Amino acid sequence: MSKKELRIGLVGVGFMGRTHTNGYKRVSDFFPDLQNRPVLKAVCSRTAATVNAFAEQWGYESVETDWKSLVARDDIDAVDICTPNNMHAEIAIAAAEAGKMILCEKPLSRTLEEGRQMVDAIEKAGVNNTVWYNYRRLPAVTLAKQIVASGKLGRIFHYRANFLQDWTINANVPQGGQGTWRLDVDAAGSGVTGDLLAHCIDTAIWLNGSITDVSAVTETFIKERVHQATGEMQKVGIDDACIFHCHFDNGSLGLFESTRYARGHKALYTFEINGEHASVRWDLHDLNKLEYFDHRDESIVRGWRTIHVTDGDQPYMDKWWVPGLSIGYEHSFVHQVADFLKSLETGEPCSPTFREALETQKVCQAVLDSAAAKSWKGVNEY
Ligand code: SOE
Repeated sequence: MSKKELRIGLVGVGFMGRTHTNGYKRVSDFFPDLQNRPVLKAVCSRTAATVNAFAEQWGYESVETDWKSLVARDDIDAVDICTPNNMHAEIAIAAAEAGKMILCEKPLSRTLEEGRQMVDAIEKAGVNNTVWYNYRRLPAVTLAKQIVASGKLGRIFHYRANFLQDWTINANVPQGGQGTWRLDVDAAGSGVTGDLLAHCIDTAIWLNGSITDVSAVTETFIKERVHQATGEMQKVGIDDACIFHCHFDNGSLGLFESTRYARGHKALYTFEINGEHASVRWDLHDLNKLEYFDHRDESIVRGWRTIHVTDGDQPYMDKWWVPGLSIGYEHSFVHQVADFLKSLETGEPCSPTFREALETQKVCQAVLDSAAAKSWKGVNEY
């Protein structure tokens, strides 16, 4: 069966440009029944040498150094935004107006206002869209969704999550520039709240429903850093660490923490959900496993059990190897490409859509405002 080509235009060649391109290259090999096949049509980055090297290494047919030229091309069907957050809105709005499908890295936007403008443009254009909250698409996290949705846990009382890293603890890490734009509030919009807690919030909303109000505290431990654009010391505008608690619409309580000053943790993302009958927990460091505890088990076998999510009847795993053999972080992006391509066949949205990701943006804004005001903030105020 001949497949329809989906001609991809990638903007941005950093860490996420690589994870997304790997997804485009692998998907048709492992999801052969899909009717659309991604084609690496064009890649864009500001510097000719950089983008040519990336295109050569990864197999893009052509290059652009101006994203506006890429968006205007009639041989591009889908624009994939892998730039710093301050460029998401202008590229997405232009791409939507050009009738392109759009895949956008998280978080949706630098600010809530920009996010609203993006959603308006996308919904006016009626183009397919998704935001790369990739952790949803690890098999163990998708299985957690299936378990919670089945009602096995019973009434939910608690949701807790953390995302701990340590890479900004060194005062010599600059703000701005390639790889450290996440420390520049003008490029990123916020620090760990929009970068890491956004993942935790998206997963939490997906698994446990909407968040109604938040109370937060943030801290910026290193107050000044050299800005790469000027070489001068500049006040730091991002949150280095954030802790918040919240109410969910279903009556449960939430507790979230993130920092990039946690020695001993490179990327510790965990969540745990406690229900009246059972609990489930997951840890990115052991991403193929889900821990489950069910109080209803007979006492002789009652305890935390480890589900090694590799069986063919568990999410996505029939596409890979044989039971017992694990997959990795990069497969979450292959799965999101597969689900996006499937959505083109079914007409169903590929979650999270821009509209759904706007909810996460609202919670992030409420968290930042709560910390600044030292008071509770209702998410519905946004
Ligand atoms: C931050 O360092 C980061 O790269 C995030 O931006 C990603 O979203 C996360 O998945 C890993 O850490």
